[in-house]
Amino acid sequence: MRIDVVTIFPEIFPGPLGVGVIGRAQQHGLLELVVWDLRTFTRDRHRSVDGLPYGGGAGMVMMPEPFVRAVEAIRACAPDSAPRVVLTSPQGEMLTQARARALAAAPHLVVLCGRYEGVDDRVADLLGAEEISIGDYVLTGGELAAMVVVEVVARLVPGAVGAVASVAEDSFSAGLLDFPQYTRPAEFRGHAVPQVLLSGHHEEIRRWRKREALRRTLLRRPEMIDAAVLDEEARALLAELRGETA
Ligand code: 4FV
Repeated sequence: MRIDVVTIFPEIFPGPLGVGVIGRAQQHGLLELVVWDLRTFTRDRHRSVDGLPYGGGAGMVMMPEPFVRAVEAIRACAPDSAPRVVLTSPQGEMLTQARARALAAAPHLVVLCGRYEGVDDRVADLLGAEEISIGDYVLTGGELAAMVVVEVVARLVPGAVGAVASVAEDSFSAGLLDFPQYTRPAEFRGHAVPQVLLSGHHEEIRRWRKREALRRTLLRRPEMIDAAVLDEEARALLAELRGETA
């Protein structure tokens, strides 16, 4: 997979994307991360990327031309890949594991990073870009959001994460939060690991984990329960849990 990032701060990349799983994915040629300086695509000697907002208001807005010229240059150097273009912004659709899976299906992504008050609205229209938000809060720039997008997508590139199983068993893959995890020591500061996990009884462990994933989701993210596809066993466990919590 190839991912191009366009930003006025190319020096902060790859940063966290250069280590661990994502770093190795690049070393193993599973991921190609190409970072572009937006100012490369400006025309004036001040290499301006922003302007005053039409209609007034505080702050500056990023101009359309540098972004459009950047994506045209990227398309020109990867003619056969027709990259999907993503603009990170609080006005975007929320990034989810499901949306990450959809993005990871594309061979080539371009991620545009905004700054200041935001990006001229024509950029998304002209480039057919999809706006994606990583959360309902305001960052000072789209770069951290772009790193999150690259991280969650690159992690899904086949072979990036060693154990395929662990990707398949990802949180959210079943539409629920993950069950509690434990490792050595079995007793720590008076806190013991749940006995069932030490029992070696795989069926009981499987049921315990299913119940705890449901319990945690019911407590912390009840809206996910309504959206989750639950099998008969999960529905029975949920009724039990609701009985307990009623
Ligand atoms: C953001 C978010 C975000 C808005 C103004 C950059 C900032 C500045 N991006 N999810 N939340 N972007 O806050 O993606 O231009």
